Amino acid sequence: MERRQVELRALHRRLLLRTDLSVSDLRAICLPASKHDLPPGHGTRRAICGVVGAFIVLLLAIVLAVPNLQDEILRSAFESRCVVANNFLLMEASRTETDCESVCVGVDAAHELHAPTRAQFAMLAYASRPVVVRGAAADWSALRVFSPAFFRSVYEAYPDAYRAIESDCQFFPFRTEFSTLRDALNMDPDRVSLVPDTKPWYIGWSNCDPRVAEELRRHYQRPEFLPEDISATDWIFMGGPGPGAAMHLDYVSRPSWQAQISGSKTWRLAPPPECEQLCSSFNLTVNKGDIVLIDTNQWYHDTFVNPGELSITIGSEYG
Ligand SMILES: O=C(O)CCC(=O)C(=O)O
Ligand SMILES: [Fe+2]
Repeated sequence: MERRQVELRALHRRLLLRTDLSVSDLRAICLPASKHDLPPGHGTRRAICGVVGAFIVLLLAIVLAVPNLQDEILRSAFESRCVVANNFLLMEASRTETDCESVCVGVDAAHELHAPTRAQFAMLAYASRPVVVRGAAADWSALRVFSPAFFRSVYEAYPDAYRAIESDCQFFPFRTEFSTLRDALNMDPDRVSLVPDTKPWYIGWSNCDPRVAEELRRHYQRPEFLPEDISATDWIFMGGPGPGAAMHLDYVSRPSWQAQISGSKTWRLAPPPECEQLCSSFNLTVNKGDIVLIDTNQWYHDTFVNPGELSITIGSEYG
């Protein structure tokens, strides 16, 4: 990858990983100006919106002026998953409005399935209603084998796979100080094991290395009920009890499945702003051995690891 591309990707990541603004902050800043009852402090908010607006116009001017920059930014944005809340402005400015009726009206819980056939699942696969298939991964050897030490041993066997994450895949430090997966997987063993009084941690990354993918796939099978085509890029999220990913919408081309390999995690799912009046938010708890399927391009989502075991998940896009 050329140096300029690497620099652009690093810039994009820095923007994505800023966590000082949340979706609700951004909403509170920008939305009330269009409502009848303007809250106190609305002058300041308008000023902030003005500054943010001017910043966006300046950025757009730069993007239009520099050859190839648009393609590069779009490519980088489209490959981005699990962006934190601050990508909100970019995402909200560029995504197509959700058709609330077909995505979320009347949906106030995930659809629960047990051992569906591919034909049964096909009816729900693209309907955008979150689905959980209880126990679908219960007999995978991953449930016994996957652990921070296992991931570290696989990556140590192929050290250039770490570099592949930095250049072609993504690492999300979430609530940690690490800047690379290598650093995260080499954290203090007490902290890894969630010894009381050590710092909480939660990380996520995608794997682009085919040799690592092969090692991982020795321990899980493509869920039978899914359409044939699942992405070759696995996503792993791992960490102890407490907050996981912040509320965000992804910018990926397909829906995702995610298997809960260990621990238990609660997803908070919220409709996009244009559907807020018509649709509800709800929680979905996924336990060890369950597989959750969510259209993360349509549902805002954040995650919380429930008290108890370390949470480990693996998944990818499908269809
Ligand atoms: O598992 C998590 O904590 C977040 C996952 C996520 O945001 C996603 O799969 O899009
Ligand atoms: Fe996400």
